[in-house]
Amino acid sequence: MTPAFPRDLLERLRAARHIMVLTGAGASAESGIPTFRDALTGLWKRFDPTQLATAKAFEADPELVWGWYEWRRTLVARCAPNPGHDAIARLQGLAPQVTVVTQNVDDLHERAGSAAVIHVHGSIGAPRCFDCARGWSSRDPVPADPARLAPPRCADCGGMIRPGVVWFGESLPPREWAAAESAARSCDLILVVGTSSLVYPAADLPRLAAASGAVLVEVNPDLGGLDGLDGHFLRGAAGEVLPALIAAAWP
Ligand code: BJW
Ligand code: ZN
Repeated sequence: MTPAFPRDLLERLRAARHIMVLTGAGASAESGIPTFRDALTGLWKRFDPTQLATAKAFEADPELVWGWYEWRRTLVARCAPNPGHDAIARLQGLAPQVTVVTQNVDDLHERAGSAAVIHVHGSIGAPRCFDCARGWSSRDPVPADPARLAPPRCADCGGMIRPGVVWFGESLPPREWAAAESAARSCDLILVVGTSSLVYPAADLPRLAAASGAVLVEVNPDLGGLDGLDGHFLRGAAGEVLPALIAAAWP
């Protein structure tokens, strides 16, 4: 059965000139990629995040950190976009301007057909040298389970190759962050999908958009971190809610 959406929400969607979509790990959950903070299946169930997602952790135990990311890179390669990614990609043909900003390091938005996706936390598919930042690519097979694995070495300087992601304590890529902030200030509707809104500065984007006058719409089966803001809170899985929402707004 198609869920009923408030008429006001459907009208605001249809009238929006610029829709910003901000996604987090929940957007890829139905593709089989675990979220970070889910207590049962989350990526960090077996590890303390501060052990893995910092430059300090990589320097202290490169094999643990590189092995974990290589395992995740294989997982991403085996997964496919879900109906939530497809619905977000369809939006680009429905509204005059759509900006997709993701905290996810996978490429499932691109594979679903979204254009010019802004990755504020980097990409798991773009490793680079820890010392000189030279890009690195590999087609090597990787382990099926998280396993210790020595990071390869940079052909230029001999430095260790690191995942191309943004770790805690690191700055977000300046061009991507500027584009995300600018979209938040200029959009007239922001769709926040599958994020716990616990990690900054990305978690500020919905507030920035709302303070700039945008309508806020959240899609999350649980409480996201957007309490206190006015908006439409659609409690459900992205892969179910988003296709239904778009079908209702553009029948
Ligand atoms: C579904 C679903 C379904 C499930 N459908 N939904 C201000 C205040 C306090 C602290 C700070 C602050 N500003 C900066 C900080 C420090 C820090 C920070 O935020 N710490 C907090 C933990 C408090 N931030 C940083 O360090 C950032 N850098 C920075 O600020 O630079 C300036 C600086 C420089 C030098 C010194 C100090 C500052 C960098 C943050 C980088 C985050 N990196 C990670 C790892 C990326 C690599 C990797 O993938 O391993 O990014 S952490 C991890 O969290 C990852 C994610 O992108 C990010 C957000 O997680 P997300 O996507 O929200 O996932 P979950 O699991 O938390 O939530 C999933 C949601 O989905 C849930 O709500 C579910 O209910 C929902 N869901 N199924 C829809 N089917
Ligand atoms: Zn190098």
